[in-house]
Amino acid sequence: MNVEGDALGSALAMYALLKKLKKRAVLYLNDAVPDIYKFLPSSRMIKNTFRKERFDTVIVLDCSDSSRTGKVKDSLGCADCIVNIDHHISNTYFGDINWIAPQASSACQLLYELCRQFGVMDDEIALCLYTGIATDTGNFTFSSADSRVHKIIADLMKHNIKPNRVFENIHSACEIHDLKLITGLMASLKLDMSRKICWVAADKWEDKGFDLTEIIFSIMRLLKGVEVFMIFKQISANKVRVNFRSREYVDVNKIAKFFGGGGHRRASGTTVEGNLKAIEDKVISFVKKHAYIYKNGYKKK
Ligand SMILES: [Mn+2]
Repeated sequence: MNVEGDALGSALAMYALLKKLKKRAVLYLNDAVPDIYKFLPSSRMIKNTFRKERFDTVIVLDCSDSSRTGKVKDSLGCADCIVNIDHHISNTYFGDINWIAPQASSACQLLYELCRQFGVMDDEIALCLYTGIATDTGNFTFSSADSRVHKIIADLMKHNIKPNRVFENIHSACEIHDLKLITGLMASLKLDMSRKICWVAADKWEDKGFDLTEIIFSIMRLLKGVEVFMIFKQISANKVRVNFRSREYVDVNKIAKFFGGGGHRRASGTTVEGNLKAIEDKVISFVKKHAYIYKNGYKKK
């Protein structure tokens, strides 16, 4: 599983906030910090090895379900209080305190509000929050990038942020074989304009130190008139990861949920057991049938 900018940014900002409030805090992440995020100086503070300890409070960020915290979830049982801060609509409310805001663009947006409440902000926290908000809003191009988001960014920009550097660090990470993989996928792209859906299927997939899935979606989004975008990836012999994106009105969280996953209305995913072709056929026939039942918002098809 790739660590995303929002999970990382919100965790680092929370750690910095707790430190400023003179709390003793440990920051655990189940996975290693991807190379593309090592420009965040405080990412060095993250611990990947988990030692079972007793905590007063465990704070979980940008995580819809406690099982997604990997080996860190072992610590949830030995804390007096679990605080669950998230913006996934599919959140399972696993905390003792749940701050779930599906209308927020990102967990970093919630962390911004929290830092402001405590009157805490500095260059480092601002960089983390900027990174999380930028990545979760597709660089401010998704519908979640509303006026509040832009006001927050305007405020964060007072802290010496270089958007071009952040963008380059995160998005200019492809090697030549990655571009060739993308070209191959695009050559076999499938399109059903009667349902406004398009998709690609990769028969072999290895996670990189950066988010190739998002790059592929950003290319697919260039297609005029398409509403739902899907990527099918054979991630192991018997497991297929399916990612969903929608542009304006289809609720892809509901689609992912039907197949045991979840996420947001405009971005979701699931992992299904089986082989690529069978799952592709199953999901596509479901989406063709149901995508427009699951629309939301104000736009008509
Ligand atoms: Mn997020």
